[in-house]
Amino acid sequence: MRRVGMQALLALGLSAGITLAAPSAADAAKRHIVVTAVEPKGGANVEKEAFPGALPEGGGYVLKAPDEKGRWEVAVYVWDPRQIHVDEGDEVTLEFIGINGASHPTTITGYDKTFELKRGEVNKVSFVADKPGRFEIICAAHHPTMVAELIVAPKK
Ligand SMILES: [Cu+2]
Repeated sequence: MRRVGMQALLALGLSAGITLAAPSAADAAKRHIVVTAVEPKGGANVEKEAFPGALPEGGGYVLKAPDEKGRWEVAVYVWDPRQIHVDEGDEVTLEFIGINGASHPTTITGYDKTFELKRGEVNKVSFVADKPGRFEIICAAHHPTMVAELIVAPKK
């Protein structure tokens, strides 16, 4: 009697485990993706590497001319990651964090989301990815480098 009870419990546990491991295709996935506003930088001294002169137009590019010691610097403002892949129907939360740059006036095209991300702050943006396609996460201050792609794959 006691042994049968143990087997029943074991079977129950196994079936519960299988159910959790293989959710049905109809279940929407909850996605939480951290997106940072960052500014990768580089630099050199003119004695080793000549100052390159100019970068294309736009607030996303930063090029600092050589200082009194001959050091010059280059940087771009970007989102990290620069491509975000989700599936149609996913419940998406994008957690934006401002690391570099004082302010990022941001728009997510196609999903009508607009906000200002400030350094040291977190902006959580939640939505159901109900429109498949390719959308842009644009910072108006740091064009054209600070644009990420939101890719919503259609349901199969
Ligand atoms: Cu920006």
